[in-house]
Amino acid sequence: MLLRFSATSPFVRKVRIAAAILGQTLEIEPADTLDPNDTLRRQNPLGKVPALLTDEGEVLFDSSVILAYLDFLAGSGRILPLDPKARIAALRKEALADGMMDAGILLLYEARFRPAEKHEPRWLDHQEGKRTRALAAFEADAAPFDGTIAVGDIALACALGWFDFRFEGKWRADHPRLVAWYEAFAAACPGFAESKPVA
Ligand SMILES: N[C@@H](CCC(=O)N[C@@H](CS)C(=O)NCC(=O)O)C(=O)O
Repeated sequence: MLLRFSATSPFVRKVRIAAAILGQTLEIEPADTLDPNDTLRRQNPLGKVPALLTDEGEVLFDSSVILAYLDFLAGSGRILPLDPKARIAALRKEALADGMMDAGILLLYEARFRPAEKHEPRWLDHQEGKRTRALAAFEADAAPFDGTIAVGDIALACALGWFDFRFEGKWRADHPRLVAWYEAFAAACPGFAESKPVA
C-alpha cells in the first residue's frame, strides 16, 4: 500500500499512527498539493492528502475512510469498535477532532494564500470559534487515558499535536484535563513519536 504523504499533515499522521498500531507497513510517497501536475489530483480529485493506493489498485480517501479500511484489513474491531454504540461514539469523536483540524487548516491557508491586508477577520473568527468550541467540548469530556485507542482518540491526538506545531501550543493553557490525557496518550501510542510533524 502506498500513502500519498505530507510530513506536516495531521490527517496523514492519523493514517501513519493507525498503521503503526495495526502493525501494517505503508510505503510513502510525498505529494505536492499545490502542483497541478502531481499525480495526486488524478488519484484524489480533491487534491488532498492522505490518499491511500491499495494493493487492489483502488485509491482511498479521506483519512476516516482509510482508517476504517486499515481496521478492516487487520480483522475489524481493533481501532473501530464493532459494538454499534461504541462505533458511533468513536466516529463522532473522530468527526469532531477532524472538524477542529479543518478549521485550523482554513486559518493556516488564509495566512498562506492571502496577503495580510486581505485577511477577513469575520472568517478567521468563524473558524476560530469552531476550534474553541470543539476544544471546550473535548476538555469537558476528558478522562484520564485508560489505554484504549480508537479512531477518535487518534484523530484528537493528531489535532492537539498539530496545534502544538502550528499554533504554539496555546490550547494547553485552558485545557488541563486534555493536556493530561494527551501526554499519556502520546507516551503510549505506537507510531506517535515517529510521526511528529516536521517543517
Ligand atoms: N477530510 C480530509 C482532510 C484532508 C486535508 O485537509 N488535507 C490537507 C493537508 S493537511 C490537504 O491536502 N490540503 C490541500 C488542499 O486542500 O488543497 C481527511 O480527513 O483526509
